[in-house]
Amino acid sequence: MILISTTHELLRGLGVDGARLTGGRLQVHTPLTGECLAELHTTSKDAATAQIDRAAAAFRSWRTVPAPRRGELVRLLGEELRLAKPALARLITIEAGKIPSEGAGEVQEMIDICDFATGLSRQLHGLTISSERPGHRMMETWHPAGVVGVISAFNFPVAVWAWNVTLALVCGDPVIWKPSEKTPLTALACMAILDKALARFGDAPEGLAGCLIGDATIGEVLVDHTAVAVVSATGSTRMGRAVGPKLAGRFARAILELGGNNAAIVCPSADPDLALRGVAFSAMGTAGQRCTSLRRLFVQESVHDAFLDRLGAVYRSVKVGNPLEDDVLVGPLIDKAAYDAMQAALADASARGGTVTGGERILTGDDDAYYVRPALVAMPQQAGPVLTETFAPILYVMRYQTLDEAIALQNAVGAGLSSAIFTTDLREAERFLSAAGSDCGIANVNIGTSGAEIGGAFGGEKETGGGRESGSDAWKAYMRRATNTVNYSSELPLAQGVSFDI
Ligand code: UN1
Repeated sequence: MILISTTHELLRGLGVDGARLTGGRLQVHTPLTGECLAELHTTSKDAATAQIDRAAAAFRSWRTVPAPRRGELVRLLGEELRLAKPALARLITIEAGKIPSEGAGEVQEMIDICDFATGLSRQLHGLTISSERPGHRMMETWHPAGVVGVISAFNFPVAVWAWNVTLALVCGDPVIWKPSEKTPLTALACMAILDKALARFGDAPEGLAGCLIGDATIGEVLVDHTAVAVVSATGSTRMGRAVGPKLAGRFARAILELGGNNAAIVCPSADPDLALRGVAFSAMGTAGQRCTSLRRLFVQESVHDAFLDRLGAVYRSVKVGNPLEDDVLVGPLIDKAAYDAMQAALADASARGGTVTGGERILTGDDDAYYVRPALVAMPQQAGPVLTETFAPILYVMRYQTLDEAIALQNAVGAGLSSAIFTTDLREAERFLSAAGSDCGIANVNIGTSGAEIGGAFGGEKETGGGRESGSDAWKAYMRRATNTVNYSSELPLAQGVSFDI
């Protein structure tokens, strides 16, 4: 009961109409206790289509607003997020189960990307390219792409939307968001925060930003609607396999950020304290529910036993529990399905000769809350559950002899999101980062696999989907490129020396 009233109070404080929180059929549960926080009305297919149609109409005017002016809207969103940070962070803790510093970190990530996108709004630049013809100029122009659909997951319920909405808005695109049905309350809060920025901005077109509440069937409307030019989808590889071909079928652009099966390599020269902390945070942080969470660890033979001993001690001592209590580092799993998947993976690992420590449920008195001790699994080889992503705190540990062997093992899985090496040997670090090294979209040295900053492009290769979001030049995916050739001479020379005299 206490969490319900706190949640409703937080939502009302953030500007969400209290009447929206009851009477619908989508039950929203907090993973902290399992209790039901709200019953939301879901968006009907017709209402979703109407929202997308309105966004398509908004596109026609928003695309002509100068980009720096569009950036002003995102700057205002950043201001509103700064004000909302404590309440929104608390809501993330309640709805997604993150510990307070991670909830606050997620909102900070939103604020950071607002700053980035505001600056970007004055930097949407193309190239000039030398023409082979006299009196000609070639250039690239970047234009808004159209309506952007965003499909996001429960584990980063708001930051992933922010990466997309901020870039899309400065790039001239309206945005329709389908948040996870497990975390719609933080989404409603974000829409209310954006509404405040829109009100201050003044003259944005109606329908510029929207939100669809419901399950995958409502996401399908977004994927299928021909006015949606770009769909940025974050979730499992299974979801990507459903969404990707549909988008390809209608030649829409997909930004896919799918599963990760991230690995770290601990070399003999690694700084042991630094590696220990890097591994522990990446593997146990967010209860192993980041797409960048560390899932596989390769430790060189000569340091394996000592490192594993220390890691085991950290695993045993870390405080697991309700993140609203002090000093908790590992909160709950999102739901029972996540717990069942974890137990199935651990049973499979044991059957294949793995030695499991941890992984047991920690009972808190709430039957519908799923807290677990993070699991450390010493595996004789990389097989079975080690090859796929289980969205839970399981770290499979394996030993290796040569770095080539470790890199080959690291790359021998379907996913290609994040990777790390712990070493103080320059040659090893550079080999890991080279063309023959890690095949992931993110490769780190002396940093864990998770917790990327917004300034870099975020995403991965292979079954991770190939999309890039957030920093660097990820904005280009939200725009269309036109190559322009201008002839300012009075002749008409043809390219490639072709003659065509009429
Ligand atoms: C995700 O888990 O879906 O690098 C995104 C990180 C965060 C983003 C993770 N900045 O861990």
